[in-house]
Amino acid sequence: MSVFVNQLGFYERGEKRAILPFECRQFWLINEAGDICHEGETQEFGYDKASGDQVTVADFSAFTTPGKYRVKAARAVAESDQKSVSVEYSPWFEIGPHVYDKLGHDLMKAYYYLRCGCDLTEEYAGPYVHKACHVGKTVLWEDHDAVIEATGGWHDAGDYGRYITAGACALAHLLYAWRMYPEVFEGKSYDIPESGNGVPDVLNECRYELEWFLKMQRADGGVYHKLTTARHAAFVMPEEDLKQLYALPVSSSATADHAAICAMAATTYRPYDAEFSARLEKAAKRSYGWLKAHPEFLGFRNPPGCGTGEYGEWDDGSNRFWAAAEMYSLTGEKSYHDDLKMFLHEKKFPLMALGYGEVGGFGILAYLLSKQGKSADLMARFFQEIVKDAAQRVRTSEECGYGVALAEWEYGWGSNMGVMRHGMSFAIADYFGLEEKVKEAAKTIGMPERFVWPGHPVEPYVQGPREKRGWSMRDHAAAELDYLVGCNALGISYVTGNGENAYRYPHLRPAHADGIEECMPGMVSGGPNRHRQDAKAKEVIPEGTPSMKSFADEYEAYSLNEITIYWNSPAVFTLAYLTSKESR
Ligand code: G3I
Ligand code: 9MR
Ligand code: ZN
Repeated sequence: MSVFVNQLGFYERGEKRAILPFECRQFWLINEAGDICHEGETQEFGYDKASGDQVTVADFSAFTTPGKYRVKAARAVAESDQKSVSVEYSPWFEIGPHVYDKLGHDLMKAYYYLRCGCDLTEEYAGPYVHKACHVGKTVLWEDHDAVIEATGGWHDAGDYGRYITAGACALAHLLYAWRMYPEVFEGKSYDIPESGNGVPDVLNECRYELEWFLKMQRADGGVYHKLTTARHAAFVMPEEDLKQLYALPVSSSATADHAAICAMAATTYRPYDAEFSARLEKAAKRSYGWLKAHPEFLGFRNPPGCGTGEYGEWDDGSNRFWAAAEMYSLTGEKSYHDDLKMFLHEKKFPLMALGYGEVGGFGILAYLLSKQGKSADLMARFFQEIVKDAAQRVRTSEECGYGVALAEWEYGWGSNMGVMRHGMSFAIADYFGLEEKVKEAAKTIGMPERFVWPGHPVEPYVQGPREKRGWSMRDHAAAELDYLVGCNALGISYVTGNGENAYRYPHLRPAHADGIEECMPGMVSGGPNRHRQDAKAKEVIPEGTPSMKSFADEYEAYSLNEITIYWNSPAVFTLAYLTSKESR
């Protein structure tokens, strides 16, 4: 199969494309009965740097009839022999209003499977049951006699650690998805124990993590950076991971993110549970109080003897900015507004970031969506940042034959987070009515800055072919999703259980240890990583493999094929945007 397409399918309106990594003139859409339903001429893109492919585009946007189809194309095998053609097909996909219903469900249900500290029962987990895990006592890394109670939360990823900054990032994506597109989540059940309690399930699921957040705060307001064993567990079920649990030292990045997300959640949950909202508000204020008392950056590095995820940062400017913005949004108090202006002025950090380290974009969202009084200057500055960010991503995607907004050098560890995070970028620009400004800016803006390792030569930037498509923000976001679920150079859907050729073997301990062949659905893989940062990746991917093809569906390859809570969440956000757009 070498015709690549979104394996779930398309809503009736909007861009619909398949990508052919070979030259060919014509293509057809075939239905299940074998009839030709549509035929069209392809367009040549040219050499695509990220995939190393000569790319041809089959655009069937004009075709809108709901149904199940695949793309057929005839590829000339030899130039000299016109009769010798091989017929190539894409996987099956659908056109219709419900093509992403299962994906939307599965992406959120994934969080239930990652719950720590409770039994996963057959009623909700089907075959993927396990007993309550990580319920042994937790002691402070710095004082083994000090015991804290901090069960609960989600496992971060393929490992069983629980990390505050990673959790805050996932929660921010999910809670902002809810805040911006509530109609997409209202009435949706993810078949979790709380379903039907009158609270939207997306909030029920996020509360599971938030309750754990509340437990990770020290009496003085400081927040422990993470809770893990000293080393990553073997590939065993979570309840068999019985090594000593530690709360690792407080960091200012974790404390700031904690203040931010608790403040945000206090507003979000107020209409549903005033008591919970009050607890969140109190916790946020205590975290913020700690930050005020500790204005200097307190970073986190793994202490000797600890080898679990580090999530280290080099400064906390964006974290403090986000915290101040959320506190202002919650309370309307001037002091927080002063603080956020001070951080903007005094600290240097990328503003429109939506990750686990750099979080400035969440601060921007907090400010722009807040009901408190706002400074026109700040609003203008934030809008400008949103436009610049989205325009750069339009620019990047126009240089990719697959239409994805990732430059060839950006396929690193967790590249699929980048893909879906850029979907968020388009969504956010559209939300604030900035589409035309983005399109205009994209005409002249350059490629995003390329990171160069200190001491390494700066490779000259060679522009590849560029297809100026003039797409809407919606179509750009859709193209990001298309890539995630199959329209990529390997023709793989990077979401388990979703798509005819979905990957199956994530670096995810329970998925391997449970002995069940099929992984639980809805898990987003990290995706291609041109740096191949683990032994298995180095073994199975030859040096020099193009970026977009630097992936293998191997459970041991953690730098390619792990899953995390903050790789699912930007997909939830981007899909919520697309779904909300569709219903309007
Ligand atoms: O920031 C630079 C970038 O500018 C440069 O272009 C690129 C080139 O390699 O490197 C970038 O740094 C990368 C960094 O992520 C930021 O993206 C590092 O190479 C890369 O090693 C690092 O990977 C992180 C990985 O932990 C190793 O530290 C992932 O982002 C992060 O998601 C991952 O997180 C782990 C947790 O520690 C433990 N739990 C699982 C989770 C997922 O694998
Ligand atoms: O399984 C771990 C994964 O969750 C992490 O992202 C990764 C990097 O911290 O580490 C993995 O654990 C590996 C460990 O670092 C080295 N020995 C092999 C482990 C995987 O089986
Ligand atoms: Zn657990």
